[in-house]
Amino acid sequence: MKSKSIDRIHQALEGFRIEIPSWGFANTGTRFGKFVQPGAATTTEEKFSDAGQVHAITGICPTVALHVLWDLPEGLASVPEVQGFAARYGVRPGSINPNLFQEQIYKFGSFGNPDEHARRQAHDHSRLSVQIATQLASRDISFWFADGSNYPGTANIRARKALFEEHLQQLHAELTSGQRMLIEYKPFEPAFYHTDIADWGMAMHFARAAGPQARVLVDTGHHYASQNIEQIVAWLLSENLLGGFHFNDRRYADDDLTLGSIDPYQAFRIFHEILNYEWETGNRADIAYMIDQSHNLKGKIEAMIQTVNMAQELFAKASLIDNRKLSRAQQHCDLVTGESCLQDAFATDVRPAMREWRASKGLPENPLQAFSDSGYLERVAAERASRNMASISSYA
Ligand code: PSV
Ligand code: MN
Repeated sequence: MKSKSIDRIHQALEGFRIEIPSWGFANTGTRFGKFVQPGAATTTEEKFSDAGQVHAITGICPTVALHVLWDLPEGLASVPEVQGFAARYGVRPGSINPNLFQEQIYKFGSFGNPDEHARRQAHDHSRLSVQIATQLASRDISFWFADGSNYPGTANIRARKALFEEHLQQLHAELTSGQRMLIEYKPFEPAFYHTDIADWGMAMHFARAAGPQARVLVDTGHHYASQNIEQIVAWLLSENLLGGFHFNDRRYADDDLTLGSIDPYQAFRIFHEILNYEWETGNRADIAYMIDQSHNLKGKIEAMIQTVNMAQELFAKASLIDNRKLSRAQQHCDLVTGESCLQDAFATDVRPAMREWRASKGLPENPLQAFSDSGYLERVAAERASRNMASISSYA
């Protein structure tokens, strides 16, 4: 590989950081059951410990996304404890995710619920999440709403839209000047007829309605099969409304599989849109790269390292695209040259340059091997096994 390409890869890697989700380390499953892993994290502290391992080995995951009810069950009173975990394990709190979907009161929704009490609770919890974010010096508060309905005729879609506009506007007023409100969309699940924020257009509308610090969050698993996600990314970039990603891969629906396990070219094309925007405009879009995965069968820490590694690799490949040549080809409708610009970069083996970059940072060249050699998993599995085995539950 030419030294110019190696430099480009190293430069791309210097600027690439990705946030890992606390919930990716805990035992999760499907509604049909959980296959409990003895080494899974059972407490917030253990999630921080696992996240710290991923960061120590990869060097590019300095923050961990937190879910308020799962990780800060005592609200503001949990903050000092979380700060202690951050200091002990060497990873900072990242985005703060309010939880507006698991309590009984949200059976018919949160902000879209016709019941004022439910809306009030959702609002209070969201305000609390903003306060937690402020105390933890977290910039992004990341909202995902499970709101929707299961049968035609059971919900007033327009009334619910108006309720969302009202609540998001009020919440936006609570943000401090540096904070951002990220609005995530999802086409279905848990609602199966209509979802209040079902796609990027709806999320973009709500972000605009909420205020200037609101942006859209793209979870790559939240699209119908064959939807063109990079086009959505390109549009959000050009509207300055792309706030962040939840990366994962999918084959069917929101499968939460490790990134690139099914379609690495998809994530590569997304990274290309972002880097091409930067090349063309000279502006680096302010995007929070985050992972949102839960691993039912794979080892949780290994799966996280795999995804981090894959994200890095695909970002590095996308950085090799010759944007000048591509632009010329597009201008002249030279289809084969244009397409080849992407294909050639995608086909390049960037792994030797990645290993070199890691070595230059004192990081293990092969993060998965380093994790396996560390003995960490065996150690925590021995410590946590009995707690995990006691948490086996059944669906019905
Ligand atoms: C919903 O499917 C989602 O993507 C949201 O981001 C939640 O916060 C997360 O998954 C919970 O696993
Ligand atoms: Mn998500």
